[in-house]
Amino acid sequence: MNRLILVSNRLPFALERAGTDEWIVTLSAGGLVSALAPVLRGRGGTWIGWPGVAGDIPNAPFAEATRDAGYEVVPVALSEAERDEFYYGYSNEVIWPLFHDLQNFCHFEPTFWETYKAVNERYAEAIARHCQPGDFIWAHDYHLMYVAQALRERGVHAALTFFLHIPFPPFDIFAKLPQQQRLLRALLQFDLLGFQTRRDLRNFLQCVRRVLPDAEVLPSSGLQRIRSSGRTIRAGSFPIGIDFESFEKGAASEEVARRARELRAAFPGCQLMLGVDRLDYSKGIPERLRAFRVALERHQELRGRVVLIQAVVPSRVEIPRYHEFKGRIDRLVGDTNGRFSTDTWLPVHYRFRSLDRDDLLAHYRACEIALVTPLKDGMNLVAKEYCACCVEKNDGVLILSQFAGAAEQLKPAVLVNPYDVEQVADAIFKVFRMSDAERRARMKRMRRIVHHEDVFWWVDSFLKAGSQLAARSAQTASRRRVKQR
Ligand code: ADQ
Repeated sequence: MNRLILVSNRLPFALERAGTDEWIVTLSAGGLVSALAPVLRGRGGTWIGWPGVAGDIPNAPFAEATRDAGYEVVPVALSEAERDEFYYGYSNEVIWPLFHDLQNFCHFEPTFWETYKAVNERYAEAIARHCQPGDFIWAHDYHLMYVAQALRERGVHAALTFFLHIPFPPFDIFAKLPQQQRLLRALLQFDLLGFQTRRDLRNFLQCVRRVLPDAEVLPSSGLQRIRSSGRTIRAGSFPIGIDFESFEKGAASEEVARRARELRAAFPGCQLMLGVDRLDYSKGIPERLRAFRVALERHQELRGRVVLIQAVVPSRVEIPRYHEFKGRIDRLVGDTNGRFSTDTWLPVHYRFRSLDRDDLLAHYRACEIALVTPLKDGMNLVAKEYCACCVEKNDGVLILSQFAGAAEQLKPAVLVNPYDVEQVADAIFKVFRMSDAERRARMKRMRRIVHHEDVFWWVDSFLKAGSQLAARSAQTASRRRVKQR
């Protein structure tokens, strides 16, 4: 078994200053960490990433984190300027909006690209310092698309693999990117590229065909193959899952059941509809609020009988667009409540904060309807978490954007176009009146899929696809060593 080197923009450990010379490191739990940590411990390995604080980074807390985690934790330092141009700039003001089909939100500033490359080189140096021949190197997400190129330039021949958590756009949109050729060439320095959905994979292959005439997409079933500069690169779709059993078990716990009862008791006679998102324009929150407003205008039966609980976690508020976006949400909530509320009923309950885990699970468990309507999303884990937490009568109903990656797997959801506020409004009315039998039949099928294709299945499928490459590269490395001797 090959050792695993994981590389992501953020480490799953956050560093915080506790005093002038004191630092604490806390593990941020999440599906990805719980799925990958056992693999890292089992095979031996390293997790490389930025700990979330700009400037110099002390080493001692990470030596401690390494002891506690059971695998090596390696921080990468970023200056404030690098954080601004690499993370906020190229990653989140160029790639993020463009890859979510929102090219008008892009800020194509040339210096962002230079810093993006320089920071990817910094990550590559850290990888090169810590990897050994035969290691399985797995880089994650849109922040690190240049890292394989930087590693090859440093003479690293190991098998390099990559997973993109966000969508890959169609050619007509990708073509707007000033660095389209350079970025695709850099991606083709990986040996295996993983995407969330078949649509993303198709888009990527279409871009390769159109942008790089010298690369050849070979006809293949299963993993796709691309020939470029004498190498064969594989690409496939690997839809990410959640830790289903931990969500299900958590939702069934006494504490969550109690909180869910309390939540329901606060809205007697109402069906509860839930939206849970990071603050992000790709999540379709204003469109959802407008759709709810249209539903209340069109379908009087909903008034006093449905409540929308919208939880939004603050995110990237340093970027002006995100700040303005929050203002839009605030105004829409105010407007809807101003127009429709009565002495005994408020249509929208808005929480602008992160919910703690039990609270989140209680919301999932208590709400009869989940409204997950991103304009575009790599996967959208909220949709899957909601299904896993429908533990009571299995009769929760999911309204899901056709542009969320999850829609490829969760076909029994009520699929909608999030831009079409009238269609979403009618879907709200339809599910409000949907029979329990139909709700249960749909939810049962979705729970089966989310359970079977969970995060452990995802890690396994990706590692299996990559393991042959790693074995091949280990053989080549040992041949290279023999030759050098
Ligand atoms: P995100 O854009 O962060 O992830 P998503 O998949 O929905 O999107 O995950 C959000 C996570 O935050 C969920 O686990 C959810 O429980 C949590 N969350 C959201 N709102 C919360 C709140 N108010 N309180 C507490 N927790 C909250 C990126 C891509 C996605 C892709 C994932 C994983 O953009 O498309 O699904 O990575 O690959």
